[in-house]
Amino acid sequence: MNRRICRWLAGMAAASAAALTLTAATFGPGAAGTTAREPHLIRIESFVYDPSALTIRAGDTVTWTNLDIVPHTVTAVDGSWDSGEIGPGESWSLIATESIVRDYFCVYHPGMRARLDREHDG
Ligand SMILES: [Cu+2]
Repeated sequence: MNRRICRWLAGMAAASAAALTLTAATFGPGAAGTTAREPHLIRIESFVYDPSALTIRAGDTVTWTNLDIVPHTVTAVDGSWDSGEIGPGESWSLIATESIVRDYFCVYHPGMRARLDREHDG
């Protein structure tokens, strides 16, 4: 009996997670009143971060994927966070904090620059 209840609870948790994902997908980033944390994807391609400016909220996950044939990095201008080397085809993720520094660049190609803008929770 206990085992059965355990399974039921696990099922409920999975259903809740699915509902949360669906909510995020339905309302999209920045919708008023949403508290779901948004995943963001940034492509690194042809020595450019795309998008080069992205609005995020604390708790959001940002993932960079390197589509070039050379390595890049995603490094805060003040060095407070740094991906290290992201090889061709690799990805790196960051969970945004309240104090995230918005400008970042690639240490191998300092001309590559982009920024994260913080949206303030209302
Ligand atoms: Cu680079």
